[in-house]
Amino acid sequence: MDLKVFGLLIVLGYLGSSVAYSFYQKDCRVSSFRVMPNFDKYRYSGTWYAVAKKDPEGLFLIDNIVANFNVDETGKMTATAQGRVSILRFVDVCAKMVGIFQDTEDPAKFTMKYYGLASYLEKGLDNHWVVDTDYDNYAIHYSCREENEDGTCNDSYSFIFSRDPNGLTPEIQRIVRRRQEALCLERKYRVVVHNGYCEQQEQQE
Ligand code: DAO
Repeated sequence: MDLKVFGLLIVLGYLGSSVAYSFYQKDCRVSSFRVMPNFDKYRYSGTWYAVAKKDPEGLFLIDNIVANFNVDETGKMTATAQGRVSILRFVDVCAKMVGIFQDTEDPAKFTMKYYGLASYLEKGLDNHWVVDTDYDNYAIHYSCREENEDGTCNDSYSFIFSRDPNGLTPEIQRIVRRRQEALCLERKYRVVVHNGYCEQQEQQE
């Protein structure tokens, strides 16, 4: 065989295998994750019920998680959230949390300062990325707290939000599953129950 043809075959083989590799190999680096294009925080505002959650290390919000997002006249986004948390492993309370968001260059990526209305609740600074939403039915949130050296995430959490506390339609669940896979978090989520825990606590106060 002609040496040039042989060389060409080797190059084509190499290109073919790297295209196939990049096609089949999922990219789990946080920097490669796509977020919502042209995200509109005004349409995102309002009440969202967490219907599923991928927990971070040291789980905090357990269930009955409801978040209310608001954008003020200066464009600043804030949120209040509540959910059942376990304090010292044996006392449950309904935690009331506040999140204050800082815009970044990407309209779907925020940094979020958060704290609890009670001093014993968690506080911190996390990323808050909106991976996907149709604004009226579902939203997929993602936060990576710590990256590995290879750029994959070592400690992440993610909420699947629904406008309807009763959950998402089968069609939207399929969209959500695809996004969870793209975040390399397939089968990592648990269902978030809404059983009126926080409302009962308020009545007792
Ligand atoms: O629940 O395990 C966890 C971590 C979540 C901590 C962040 C709570 C702050 C809530 C404010 C806005 C909500 C999305």
